[in-house]
Amino acid sequence: MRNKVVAGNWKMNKTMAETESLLHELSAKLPDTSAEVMVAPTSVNLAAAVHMLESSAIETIAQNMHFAESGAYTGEIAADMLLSIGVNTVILGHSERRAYFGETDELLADKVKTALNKSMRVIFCFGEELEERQAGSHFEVVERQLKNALFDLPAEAWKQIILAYEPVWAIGTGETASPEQAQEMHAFIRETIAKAYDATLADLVTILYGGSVKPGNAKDIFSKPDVDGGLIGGASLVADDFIAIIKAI
Ligand code: G2H
Repeated sequence: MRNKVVAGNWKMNKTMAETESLLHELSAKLPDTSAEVMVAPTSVNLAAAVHMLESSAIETIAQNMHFAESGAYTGEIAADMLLSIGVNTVILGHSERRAYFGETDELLADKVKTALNKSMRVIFCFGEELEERQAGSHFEVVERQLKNALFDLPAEAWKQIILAYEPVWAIGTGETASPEQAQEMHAFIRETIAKAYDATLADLVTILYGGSVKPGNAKDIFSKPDVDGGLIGGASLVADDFIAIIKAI
């Protein structure tokens, strides 16, 4: 039985006061759910969020981290810094990091290894761009992204990996992959992992869908057999929307 996860990626949104208010509302309204619920506020507010969620079932996770242990990397955040404030899960490879900050598969492979060596969990994001989907190369692109960043890992390490398929053309655009498109890709991802490792491991990996998930489409997307939850951007910034999405799982 795979873990279900609903994670809110707040991106570069919410001041301290806004973070406090949203977390307060989410904690108060959190429904009973078998899914793991996570939120990723800006790094500035992570420590405060951990503190505020101390007695809540919601886990605070990070949006990014550096591959190095420590050192002269101005503006960056190390795994040990996250761990020292009680953050044990990190999102890596988000398409915005790839597009705006030049993160490559090779760099992400290093970041993933660092996180796993530190016993952290990783939500690893990947997905094709619009031109790649239009050209029919989306399966090939996704396979390459997974292979380059993850397929060197020992089978054991996959216990710490959650995948998030996020087609770039559906991110923040209001356009969502149809439930069928999501299912088709998630099944392909599982097959690809089964080929690289084995079917048992592939069957146990939690694969989230991300890209304009909203209260109105979450149920249909989550109903697909290979979709184990969602990585939610815009809709995670509004408590009632995020709660409705959690209820849809
Ligand atoms: C994809 C997603 C969250 P949104 O980036 O990771 O954002 O739901 O706003 O498309």
